Amino acid sequence: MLLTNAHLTTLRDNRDYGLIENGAIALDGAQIAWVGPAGGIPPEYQSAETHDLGGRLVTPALIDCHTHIVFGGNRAAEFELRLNGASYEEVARAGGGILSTVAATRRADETALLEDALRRVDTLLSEGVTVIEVKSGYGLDNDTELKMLRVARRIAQERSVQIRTSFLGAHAVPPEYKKTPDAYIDDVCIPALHAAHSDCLVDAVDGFCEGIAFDTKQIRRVFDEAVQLGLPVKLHAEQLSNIGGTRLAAEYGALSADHLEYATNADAKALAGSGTVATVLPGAFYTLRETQLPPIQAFRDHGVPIALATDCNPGSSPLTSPLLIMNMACTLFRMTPLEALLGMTAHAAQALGLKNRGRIAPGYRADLCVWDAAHPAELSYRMGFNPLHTRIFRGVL
Ligand code: DI6
Ligand code: FE
Repeated sequence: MLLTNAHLTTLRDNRDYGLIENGAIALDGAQIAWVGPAGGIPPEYQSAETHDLGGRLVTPALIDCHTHIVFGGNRAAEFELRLNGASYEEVARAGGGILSTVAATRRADETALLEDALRRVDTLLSEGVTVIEVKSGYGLDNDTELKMLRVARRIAQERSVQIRTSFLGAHAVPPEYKKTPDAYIDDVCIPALHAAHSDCLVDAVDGFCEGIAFDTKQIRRVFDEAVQLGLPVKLHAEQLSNIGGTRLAAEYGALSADHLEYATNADAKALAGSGTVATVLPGAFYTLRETQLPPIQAFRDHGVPIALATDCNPGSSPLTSPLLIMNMACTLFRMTPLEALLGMTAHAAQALGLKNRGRIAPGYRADLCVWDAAHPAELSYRMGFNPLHTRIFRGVL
């Protein structure tokens, strides 16, 4: 198949958009075979089935590399509590917050969880997402953690999207282990990780390293199991305070360290040394009315790739718009529109350990977005407007 009359944003390298004004893409099944100016189409592709894209903007498809999109219930009541003066930490310590979603997720059956999740997934797809990372972590018991991960896998059977799962057993201490978090790690979290892994439900292992969750010693025990199983790790680090999660993630060569508002220049340097992506999540920053900005300039100075994601979850980021996230990254974090687009494409792929996604180049997946837009900066610039014309997943329009 040949796509012609396209204004290409190839993101060939990280320096610029890699624009090709009157461009063409030759697809070989699910892969990109050739990319270049219309004048240079090699003879072997000239007779292929051709789609004229009418001069529209084409970018790599978007990748949402950090979501908690499978969960029961919602937290509108907590939202209202916070607006009446309670802080996120107070709500969490009072047994609300993550734990209220845990209760709702334990109660929900697989079909209900899937139906709920698909409505959110569909919103992501409507804005051009082709890969979604989905975390467990609202079960905090063996059965519910596995249930969440099975639902995550089923999303890929129900929709044309690729799903990557992360086991997040170390997300919060469940009420039944309130006084014995170490026993939770040993008796529930680690055995559930092994059970989920043997059911092929786990692509990576995540944790929440925070005062209201787990310390570096506890996360280290979970990461050691991941290493034994040959699974990559990632970590929620330095979201509300700095307790050393970023350096721990770097030590384990994590795919990504996520949130990072309280990360320091030294943390950025550690990420650079381990090749770990810094994933920033402006939806949670916005919702929690955080004022501590992630050290974007330090990431730039040390050459740390920056990814963006919705962090779609019922508490700190009830948000399903990657385009709004790109806008927030620019307006709140002063990232450039180029950095925002790289963050939702090539760097998001890197944060998931996925090769050959997030750029338009030969050998890359034919996951593409066709937009009713003239320039890629338009994607970050608008709010509440969706210019997607066509989503292409694995070469299928
Ligand atoms: N950090 C977050 O922002 C989400 N999880 C985490 O570790 C919040 C999850 C929630 O509030 O339900
Ligand atoms: Fe998260």
